[in-house]
Amino acid sequence: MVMNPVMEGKKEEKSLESNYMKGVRHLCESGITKIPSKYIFPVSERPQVMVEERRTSSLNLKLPVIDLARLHTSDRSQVLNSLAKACEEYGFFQVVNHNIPCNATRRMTDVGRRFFELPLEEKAKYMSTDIRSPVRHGTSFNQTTDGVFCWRDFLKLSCHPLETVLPYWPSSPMDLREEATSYAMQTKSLFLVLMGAILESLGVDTSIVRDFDNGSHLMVVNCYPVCPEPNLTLGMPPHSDYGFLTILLQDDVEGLQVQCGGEWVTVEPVPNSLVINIGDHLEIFSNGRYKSVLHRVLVNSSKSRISIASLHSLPPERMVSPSPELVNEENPRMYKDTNFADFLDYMSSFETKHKNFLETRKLTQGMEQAKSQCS
Ligand SMILES: O=C(O)CCC(=O)C(=O)O
Repeated sequence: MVMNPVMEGKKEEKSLESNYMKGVRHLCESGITKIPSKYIFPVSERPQVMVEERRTSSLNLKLPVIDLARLHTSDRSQVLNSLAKACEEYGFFQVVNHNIPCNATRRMTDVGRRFFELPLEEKAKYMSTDIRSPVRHGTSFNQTTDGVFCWRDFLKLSCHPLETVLPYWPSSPMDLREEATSYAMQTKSLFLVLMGAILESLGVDTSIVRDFDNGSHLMVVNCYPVCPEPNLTLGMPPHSDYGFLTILLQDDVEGLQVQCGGEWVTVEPVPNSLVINIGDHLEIFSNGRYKSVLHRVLVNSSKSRISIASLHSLPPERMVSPSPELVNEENPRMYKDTNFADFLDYMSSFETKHKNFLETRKLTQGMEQAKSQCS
């Protein structure tokens, strides 16, 4: 059969598309010096090239640092106040003395990095576009719906219940299951400590902490390869996280930016710290008092970057609603009830400009409508 130029063009486009699905690392291995148009963001969404006078440290954000060791001292109420302030003003903070040993975080980052270095055929065993799969290797933000791809590959591991999901996790590198199991257990314990403190800082009944024992827990290992044209693309587009809290472990390479006072500010990695951010569910639960903030990731032309995000929430079938203790005449209910299934439907149904699920949960017309929408 002789193909006409249109058919040939379509065939070539299809083959390029299927190549992009193999991930950014694979693309880089071919030795590219320019990024393909599939990864070029519209001008308004690209990382801003800073003009000289604004290239100052003021655009680097020193997030509030919370020393968790002080939670167990007579300083507890002071620490809770700092925590409340950080959650209200930034939606982000860093923790030190978090009880996860630095060799555990180093080993987790290292094994994550080695996963992405495996040959494509090995990694391909875990490629799936099913967002409900217990293990998923993929690329971009949501590769089935993204028009423009971002410069990221990922490995997503469901972590609950551990004994059920473990057999699905990659068997290579050989130490991945062991390191990821140990890191998952440590972040879960940290999450429970943080939630206890956060509920106390909100002044609400803390018994809900027990419900988090069986909560959803997803570990996302992000790999951002060196990018030949970092000003044209993003490692991750602006988005908020869906759960109660995300615990983020980043290596020593900058990249995370948080929206703060209308600006994108870079979070400076602090050695041995973890970055914590409020997710949509906690904003809803706190009836808007604690903020789930948009963040994005920049890539760079000299260093690849690894980060590991642990997203924690209530069990997937549980409804999340504003705590009745935080809803009153002065603070009317601001959000519809939501659950994990709503989030998955949202993620798979359409391409979201700003990846902001929370916007779809906001109530705009007062309590009466809230009552009818939530019943
Ligand atoms: O890599 C980072 O610093 C952030 C990752 C992130 O935002 C995510 O996994 O949702």
